[in-house]
Amino acid sequence: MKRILLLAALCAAMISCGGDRSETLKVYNWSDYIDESVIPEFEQWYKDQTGETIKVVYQTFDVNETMLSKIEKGHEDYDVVCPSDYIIERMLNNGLLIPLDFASIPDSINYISLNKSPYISGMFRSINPDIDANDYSVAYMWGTTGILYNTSKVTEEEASTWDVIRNPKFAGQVLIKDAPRDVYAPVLIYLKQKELAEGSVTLNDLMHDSSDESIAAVEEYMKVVKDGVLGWEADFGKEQMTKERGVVSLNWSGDAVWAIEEAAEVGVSLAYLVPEEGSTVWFDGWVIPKYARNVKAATYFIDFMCRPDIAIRNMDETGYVAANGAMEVLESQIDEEFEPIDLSYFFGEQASSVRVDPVLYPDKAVIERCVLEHDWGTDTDKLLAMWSRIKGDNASSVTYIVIAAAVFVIACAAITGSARKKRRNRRR
Ligand code: N2P
Repeated sequence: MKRILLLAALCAAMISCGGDRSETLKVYNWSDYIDESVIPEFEQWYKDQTGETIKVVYQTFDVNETMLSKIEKGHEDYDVVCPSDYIIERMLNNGLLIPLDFASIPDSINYISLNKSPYISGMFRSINPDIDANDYSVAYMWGTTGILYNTSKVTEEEASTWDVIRNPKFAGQVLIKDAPRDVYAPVLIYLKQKELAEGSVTLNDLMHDSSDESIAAVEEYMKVVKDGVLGWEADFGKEQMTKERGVVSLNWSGDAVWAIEEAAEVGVSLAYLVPEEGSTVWFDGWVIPKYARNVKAATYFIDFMCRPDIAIRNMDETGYVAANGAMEVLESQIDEEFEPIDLSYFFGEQASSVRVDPVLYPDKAVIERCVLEHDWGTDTDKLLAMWSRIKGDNASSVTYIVIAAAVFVIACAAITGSARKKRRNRRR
């Protein structure tokens, strides 16, 4: 009897700390970043391929640093997550990732190596000279950071500089991504235009620049921008732009594609460009953290996401661009309404003149003025502190008055309510 009790206790303990996880796959992805109908399809496909049952537990995040801190500090047992490039770099540097074992997937359904773009593989290799990030991660989506703008309120010329976010003409109608690194980078590029033109610094140098001086310069600049900010947004900015609440949005190309298409349906004209001073190119990739509990299903999940038809559905749903070099993916995006652009860097020579949306796939000339962000290690804390200083005192005096008024009304209601109750009690 004692033995049975002991066994039961052991099972309960196993279940409470995760237990047998072979039938559960925990996926942690950006919000609005997948066609959710592919998840049950994956569960069925996994069953067909392996004969095993899997249930996906799908959770989302909005900010890279939040996701990372959960894994770094909380040791959360997500099986597969989707950080951005500089976070993958940090996870690699800190030994947080498990190498991917694609040899474990039968050749007939191995979509990963077949569909890898040479451009993306090269970017991965540049992440860390000592460890090939291609062995630890598979890119999911990619794009640029730029300016999404309302063409009836903002001219192309005005939008062609990052300084448009500080243009007093648009005060109160500017939306900024709540993504400290993705805002810091373009602002620093803007502030260092002279040095860039002279050649005393390169775009890549700036992506490693976490000096107190540069952080202070960006902070000072952003404190001016803040006065005209309508919102710091993780995902609601694109919708605000379609409703014309905002007219300028520092945003990612994928959100821009989504917003441009939705806005067109309601007669609002939006456009997106990468400012002349230069910008960042980014990608988010699937990785398996070392605290994962179901590496097999995670590996199959990553593979499934690389299947061209699945990649196309995820693109169509989100507006983002799959980091998938399959010709099938390119063909799905060809549209005669666009001018031909050079995408040979991404798809190879056969794509040197293709008619696709240049917001989705930046032309070679745009890509040449974009750069990849890099991990700052422990200096990241300085950036996060700066970001909360900027946003922390974001509440305007109007906000404080509204909060104070609300507190006053609630307090009055509580006092009146309790006085009434006392009177009623006395009457009784
Ligand atoms: C989509 C998030 C995209 C992340 N909601 C871009 N790095």
